[in-house]
Amino acid sequence: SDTRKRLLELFAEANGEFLSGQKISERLGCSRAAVWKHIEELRKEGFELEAVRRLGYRIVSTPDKVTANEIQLGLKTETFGQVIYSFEDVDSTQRVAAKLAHEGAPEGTLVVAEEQKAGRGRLDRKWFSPKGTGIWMSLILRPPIPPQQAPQLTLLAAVAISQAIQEVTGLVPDIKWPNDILLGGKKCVGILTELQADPDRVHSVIIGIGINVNQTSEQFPEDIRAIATSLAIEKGKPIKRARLIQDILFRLERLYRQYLTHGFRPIKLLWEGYAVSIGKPVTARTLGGVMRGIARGITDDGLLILEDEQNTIHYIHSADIQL
Ligand code: BTX
Repeated sequence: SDTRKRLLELFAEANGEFLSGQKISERLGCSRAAVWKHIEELRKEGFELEAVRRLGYRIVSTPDKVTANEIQLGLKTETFGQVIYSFEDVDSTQRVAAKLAHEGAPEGTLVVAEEQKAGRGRLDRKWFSPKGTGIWMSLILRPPIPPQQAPQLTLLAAVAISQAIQEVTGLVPDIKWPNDILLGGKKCVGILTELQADPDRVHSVIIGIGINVNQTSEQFPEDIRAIATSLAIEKGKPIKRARLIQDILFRLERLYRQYLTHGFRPIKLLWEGYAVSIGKPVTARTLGGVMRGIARGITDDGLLILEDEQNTIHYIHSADIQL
């Protein structure tokens, strides 16, 4: 609720210090009894709150949950994640977000779930999204761009996520065009960009982000164990998912604004800083067939530039890349 959100904001401002019940009730404009009820609800969600007579309440620890409360406590964005729909489980956050977008949800609306029963990758592939250990979320954007530029947003998201992973874990990820983020050569993040558009105008872009955060390697199904990893495996300790989501939203919003004012160029430079495949021989599997060559970079539209053995340059919209 709105009161809860404001209560969490107050705690965020207090920065771990005590807030008196009196002050809280004044600031929220509700009774002391109502304050107490809200505190009890937070406790049920896994927040650890200390209550001391005459001093009031303070937050000792926050749970590793991806509820709206958890994400919004300390969130430093203006629009991204200011509206959040969080679920214990859904089929796919992409489907929920697409429906909300269709119904007019504002830019920055976030859908997030503890678990996806039918998480999707590209080309109807499955995305393994087990309960409580990963980040499975979809962000609604409404960029004033033509549809053919939408793939740029996948690259923009990859940069924001890589920066956030670096900030929160200290690990430096690699980006593999177009949508994989790797640690130690293994995939820890997948990004799926879907749009609702007319030929000349985008209605909405849904950025789907899947991050393996706290899985152990035994927790991956056998068929992806060799190619997948989690942040906790690489870091050697668990990571608070809500904290990472906050950092991703913050960086996404900042890069997105930069993109809308200055175009794709600055994003492209950042992207190239993380890219692994550039200058190297790669195999590209497209719907039209398999192509081998050297990855020469990306275009200003975000297409992959591939130079084959005959030195012919190909521009690739969509493919799976093997290094
Ligand atoms: P992709 O098509 O590039 O990758 C899918 C492939 O990755 C699968 O075929 C499998 O081999 C492998 N894979 C599946 N699950 C995992 C995993 N957890 N970790 C590593 N590798 C895996 C990538 O598609 C885009 C994924 C987007 C997922 C987000 S989650 C929130 C949103 N909702 C939703 O349904 N999808 C997006």
